[in-house]
Amino acid sequence: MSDWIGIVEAQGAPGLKLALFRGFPSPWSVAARWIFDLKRVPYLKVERTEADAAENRLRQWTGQDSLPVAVLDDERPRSHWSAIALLAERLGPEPRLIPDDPVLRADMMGLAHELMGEMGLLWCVRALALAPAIKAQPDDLRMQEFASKYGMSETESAVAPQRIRDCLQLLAERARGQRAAGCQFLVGDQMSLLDIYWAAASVLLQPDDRFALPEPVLAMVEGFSGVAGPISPDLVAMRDFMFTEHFELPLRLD
Ligand SMILES: N[C@@H](CCC(=O)N[C@@H](CS)C(=O)NCC(=O)O)C(=O)O
Repeated sequence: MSDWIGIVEAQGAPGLKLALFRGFPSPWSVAARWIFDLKRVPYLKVERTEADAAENRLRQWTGQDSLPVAVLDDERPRSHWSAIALLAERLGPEPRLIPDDPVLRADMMGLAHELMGEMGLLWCVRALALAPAIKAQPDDLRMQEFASKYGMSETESAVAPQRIRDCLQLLAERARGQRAAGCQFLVGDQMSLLDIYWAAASVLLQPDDRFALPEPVLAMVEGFSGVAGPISPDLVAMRDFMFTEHFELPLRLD
């Protein structure tokens, strides 16, 4: 039996509810799940069912339309990656994933924004990868809805390819320096959110047979990795380390 619940059931349930993108390795959802799992914070897994989508229930429940979202009891919903991470840090202090040191924290959160944030690496890759399909299907309501949530203006599209190269170079240089100093983590000398976000992002950017993605999912993922281009060996080694140490393979999308 499935352990996913829909939004109606989630709204009536106490505790922590985590609404996730089910069936596709969306890095925001994959990372949110890994973060709570690493911290051993229990949650109810929530999917947006067809009926939820038809009734616009995610918006009614959380005031916005994107996934993932974390909702604890009757607290405000957290839908931004950093708000979800801060809630996780509060509920499960160990392992600590946000450095106490303000300089390291600013460094880590800044790089995480370059990776996960609006106009960051994943944002630009996604928009460029989906642009042809969005253009080709002007009557497809789902595609148009996606475009309104995650699309880009013409000016933003024009800078997106350079943004992707810049972000990859920034992360690759960091990875090279850290590994040369004998460290497998992107910031400081301990695992942080950024290592988790990078491992989750790498599923789209550098797919691997070990992830055992189902065929239609893999075809989409290859669209993303094609837009991103080559990933530095240091970055690949760092995500391999994260998978060896912390995350189960094949990837769980369900
Ligand atoms: N609000 C999120 C953005 C997350 C995001 O971009 N989620 C996308 C990844 S493709 C998603 O799951 N979209 C599914 C949907 O919106 O239906 C954040 O700032 O962290």
